[in-house]
Amino acid sequence: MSKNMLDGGQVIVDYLVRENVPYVFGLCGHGNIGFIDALYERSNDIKTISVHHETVAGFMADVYYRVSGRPTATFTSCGPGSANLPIALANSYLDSVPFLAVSGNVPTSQFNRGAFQELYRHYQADFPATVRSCCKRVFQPTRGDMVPLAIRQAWKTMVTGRPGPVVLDVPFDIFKEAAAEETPKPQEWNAISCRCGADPEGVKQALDMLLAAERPVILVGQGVKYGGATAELLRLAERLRIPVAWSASGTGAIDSHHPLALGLVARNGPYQANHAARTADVLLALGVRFDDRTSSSWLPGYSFTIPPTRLIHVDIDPDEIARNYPVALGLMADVRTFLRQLMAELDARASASDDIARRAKWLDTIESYRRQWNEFVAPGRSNDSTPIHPQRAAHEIDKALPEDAILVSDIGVHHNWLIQFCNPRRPDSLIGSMGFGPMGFGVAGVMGAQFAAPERPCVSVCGDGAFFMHASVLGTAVEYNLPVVWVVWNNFAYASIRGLQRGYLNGRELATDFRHPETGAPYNPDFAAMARAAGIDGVNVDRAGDLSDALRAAIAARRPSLINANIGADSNPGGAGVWELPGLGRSQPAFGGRYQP
Ligand SMILES: Cc1ncc(C[n+]2csc(CCOP(=O)(O)OP(=O)(O)O)c2C)c(N)n1
Ligand SMILES: [Mg+2]
Repeated sequence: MSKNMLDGGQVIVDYLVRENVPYVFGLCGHGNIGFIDALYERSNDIKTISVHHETVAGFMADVYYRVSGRPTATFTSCGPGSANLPIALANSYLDSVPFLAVSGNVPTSQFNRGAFQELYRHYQADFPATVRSCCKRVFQPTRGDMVPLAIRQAWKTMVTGRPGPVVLDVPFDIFKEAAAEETPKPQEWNAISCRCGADPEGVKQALDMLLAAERPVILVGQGVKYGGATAELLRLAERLRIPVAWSASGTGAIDSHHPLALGLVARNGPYQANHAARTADVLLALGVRFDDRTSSSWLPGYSFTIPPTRLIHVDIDPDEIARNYPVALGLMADVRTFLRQLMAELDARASASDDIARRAKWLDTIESYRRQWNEFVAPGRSNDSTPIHPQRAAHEIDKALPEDAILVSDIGVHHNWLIQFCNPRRPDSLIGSMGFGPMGFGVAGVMGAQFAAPERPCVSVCGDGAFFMHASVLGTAVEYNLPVVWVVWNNFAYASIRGLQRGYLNGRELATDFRHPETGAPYNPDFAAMARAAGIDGVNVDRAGDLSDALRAAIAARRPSLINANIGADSNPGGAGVWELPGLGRSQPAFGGRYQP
């Protein structure tokens, strides 16, 4: 190699530094030591975080972005090391979160020979086929001089349009092969704005429809949060006096304490949100994709009734518009730009205030829905039972969190309780995975949150099942001195799935709880003792009244800690929507019924 040449690994790392990537998260293997060597040289410019499971690295990179808005990268070895990553890639892909996954592969000179850890039976070095359905794009440079093109294109693909993770799969020798004298300059390749506005005629039409509406509702998804449109959303909602409901991924796009905040539209969403959304005459949907849990399995009359509700659907990705519901008006646009266009159009109209004044009746009606719902759920808030009632647990956790706290939920019944009963104020107050829903997302993701926001309290509420699956995080928190708090929602079961066996399969329970073989009593390891064995504070909480104090103390300590909370498993959070498991049946709303226009 000539003296001035950078090798493939150096080009990738230099590019990451030029993109101001602060961290790479990953795990070593023989397949990526060339890349780690390039990271070693630049350790003053970019920090390498070594974890104990590759999936953890992916979840950390994911949540790092959700908190900071900045993509980072992961590094994994060839073969099994990278095969631990697709679950995290799929999670980010379905939730439109970008990160760059640098995976190692076998040397090009050994392609198709069945070298150690090569996936070769269908095609040489075939990790790209493994991840094809889990990410936006895979790049696989097979010569050193292909690396500069691959890295700049990979980054651009990741951040433009609808963002998502991208894989850069690099054969072993390419990390050390001469690549280029200079790394591509990001500003020459990535100065691309995707803040495209909507068709101006469509903007006028949207405003006409909203002003003429008697019962309008705005529905927001995470496109509003990650698109940086929360300020515009608030302004528009207040100016037009339109109530705002959210999908689970849109949680926090508007302060949930705001008088116009309706709550979660979902199978387990409150009455005022579902009932307002399903009786709306015009629904403005922003950056939301109408998945089955938001839409009560698309059964009309529970979460939505489209038509007759006239849907205005705005999204940066036209693939999501009219995927599940017919549109009165579909607009491909960046949500923030669209909201600005809509406000400019509103400014230009003199007579709009009369239309807006008519809203009072609709808002009063919604208040009556809200009162009915609050009365219905009131008993759970003060329930004092042991094990702790799940609604009370959600309430105690919510109460203990300071306003700037970041709560990262895992997947399971605890998540359903949290999204219904926590009251986030900020876009990143309550983070969850809604597309792929992999267990471990919150267990690991909370550490990504802590790297992104070192001064803010970062708390993971996770199931006992998921925590045990990814308990290696205890070591990582110690090694990097991360003052995260895990609240293990310990119900001695894969309770969300056991709930389905109880609800849909006449209680034929198998493989969904944890029991001691001799006594038959509920069994789990002593998680608090596990934490202490790892050098982390660990406490047990059995009584509802102690949970918020324990959480406050853990946050105040600014050390990693774990609270093992004994929480009841026998109830699910009811809502005004439903969920269908085709072939097995559908749930019934806990409150209200089906709306038939
Ligand atoms: C990796 C992975 N495996 C399996 C599932 C299916 N699944 C969804 S929730 C759940 C139970 C989770 O149990 P736990 O972590 O204890 O949470 P709980 O439902 O009890 O609150 C399972 C097995 C999943 N989402 N992800
Ligand atoms: Mg559980």
